[in-house]
Amino acid sequence: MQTNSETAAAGNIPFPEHLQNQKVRDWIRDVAALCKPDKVYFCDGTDEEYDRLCHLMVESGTFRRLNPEKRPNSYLALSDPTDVARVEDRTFICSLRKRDAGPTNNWVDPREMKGTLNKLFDGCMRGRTMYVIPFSMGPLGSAISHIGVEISDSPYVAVNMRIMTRMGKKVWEVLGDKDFVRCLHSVGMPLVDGQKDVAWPCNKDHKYIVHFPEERSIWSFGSGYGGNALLGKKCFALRIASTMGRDDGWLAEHMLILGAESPTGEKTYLAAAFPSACGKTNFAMLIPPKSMDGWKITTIGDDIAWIKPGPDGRLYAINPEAGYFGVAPGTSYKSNPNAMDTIKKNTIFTNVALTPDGDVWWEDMTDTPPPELMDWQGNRWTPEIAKETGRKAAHPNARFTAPAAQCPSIDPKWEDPSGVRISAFIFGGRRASAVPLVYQAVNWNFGVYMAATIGSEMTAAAAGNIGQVRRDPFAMLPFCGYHMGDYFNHWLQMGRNASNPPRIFCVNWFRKGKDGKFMWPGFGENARVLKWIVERVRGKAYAIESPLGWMPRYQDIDWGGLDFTQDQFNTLMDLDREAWKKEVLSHEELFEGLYDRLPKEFMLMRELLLSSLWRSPEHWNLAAERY
Ligand code: TSX
Ligand code: MN
Repeated sequence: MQTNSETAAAGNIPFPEHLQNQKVRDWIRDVAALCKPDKVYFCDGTDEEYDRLCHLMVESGTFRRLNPEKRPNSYLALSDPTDVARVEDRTFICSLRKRDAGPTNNWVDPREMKGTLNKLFDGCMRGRTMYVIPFSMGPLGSAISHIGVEISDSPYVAVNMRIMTRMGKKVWEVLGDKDFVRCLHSVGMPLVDGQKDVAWPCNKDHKYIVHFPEERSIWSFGSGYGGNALLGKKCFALRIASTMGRDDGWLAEHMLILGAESPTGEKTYLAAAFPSACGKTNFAMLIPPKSMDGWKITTIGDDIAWIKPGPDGRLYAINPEAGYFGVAPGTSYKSNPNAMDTIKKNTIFTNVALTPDGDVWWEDMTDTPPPELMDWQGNRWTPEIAKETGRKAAHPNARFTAPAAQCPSIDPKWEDPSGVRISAFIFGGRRASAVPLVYQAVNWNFGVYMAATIGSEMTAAAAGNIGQVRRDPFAMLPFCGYHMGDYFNHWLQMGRNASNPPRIFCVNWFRKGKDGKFMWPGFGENARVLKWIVERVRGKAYAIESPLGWMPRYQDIDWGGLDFTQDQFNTLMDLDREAWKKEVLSHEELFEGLYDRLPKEFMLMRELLLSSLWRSPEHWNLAAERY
């Protein structure tokens, strides 16, 4: 052991021949010298390697192989119960200047943080293998793609990265001698003096998810879970990429991308941002109701979009990921049949429950739970125990990792290196009151304002009242690698530069009636809203003007096969002026903290919104006779 460790640390590293990039070699040598692993292993991305690493983890107890008759080539991992989600309070943006991180990010001086991290990483991989994981975010060789290298002491990370990114030795060729994003990860639990490993190593005392935006690097210590450890996703594709986009004139967004195909075969691509728990993955894979004859939705991505101006000045998007790291609980054949079919095989499940016959289960996967399970903490679970103790079979943040190519609704262009032309952006939140089903911003700048003020209210609010709204501008609050005020300005600038920029829409699937029930059926029925949006973009659908923007009339929506009355629609679309005055005034709260870098346009738009809300109710009240 000691000999191995010293060998790796001394710089005797088995570089593959096709890795000639000197910057990569130097960095790997430096990291090995710091972390002092037993071994250095270069991932090649082959199936054989994937199987070997999974087998290794079955042997070590990290993985349990699921019943191949039920879930071919699939595994279950149960994490340490303290390592189950992203750790926002341990996430840092260490820009050179504090003001560039902005008030919504944690900041520490990068020199001080490097000092802290160097101490933590010193010897942190003792007794472990250091995996070198080359990956491309986006199709290999696409002009929109970028390359990263993750160094990690977790084989769980290596196999998840294989699904979530284009990972393997081909990346070295594409990289050539260009630059790359340095992603360093350790579970922070060295094995010394013959210490035995555990199924889910992590560090309970020290966790750091640290971004150095100027040098485009990420250091992650102490967690093996999801966004903390799979550094291509939130850390690179959102936080680092958003700063790259700010500097180079493009957008890295927390958005799904979908295609909508009309019965005549016209294809329209849209990107949509929602805060967490709004059903983004469900929306990305939505199946229109049968009565909407001939309309089809196809999936490009469910979480992240990289959007760049094309040669024609219009905006083109790729999904930088190659898989779905989706929340399992709530996913069912009712809520998302395409996701259920995607995860039939070749899938890694984390923190879900295990059935006696070696399959998986989670809350709301089926109407009735199996009579007996092993829960996500390895304990016996029955519906009776759940009723008594409230214990969940699966952790609420349990995940599946599955290849995007397995999704039945995957779009034929999902790997097109040029991306797909985006015609509309959709923003939504979870709003029980005040916010209508759908409205279209009158122009780009108003759309940016609306996106900046979206949020979710999780507590029940009486109709007409605004509950506690948690603002999550562009659904990017936890994922923007720089000052949110600069981010808004960047969006305004993208609109100035784009030719014929996408139209911007807001939606709300979650409005509740006086009875406290959801007023809109949601799920597949959302395709009716999508159809109106697509037809608006193509200049084919009617709309009336409202203080918030353009809104459909009852007769502008396709109601075929759905029993939804004009009265119901009017209530769902109602614009309560008093509630909206409060709403717009409450935007101040969000803007206050960002004030010194907030676009001047925002204050003007806020005033315009308020003044249009002050007009006489007869003139604007949408529930009144108005058509
Ligand atoms: O994902 C959701 N979508 C988007 C689907 C394309 N969910 C689940 C949110 C949690 C992740 C929704 N929940 C949606 C929705 O449009 N709407 C609702 C609210 C709702 C829940 C249940 C019913 C109706 C609306 N109806 C019945 O249960 C019968
Ligand atoms: Mn996300």
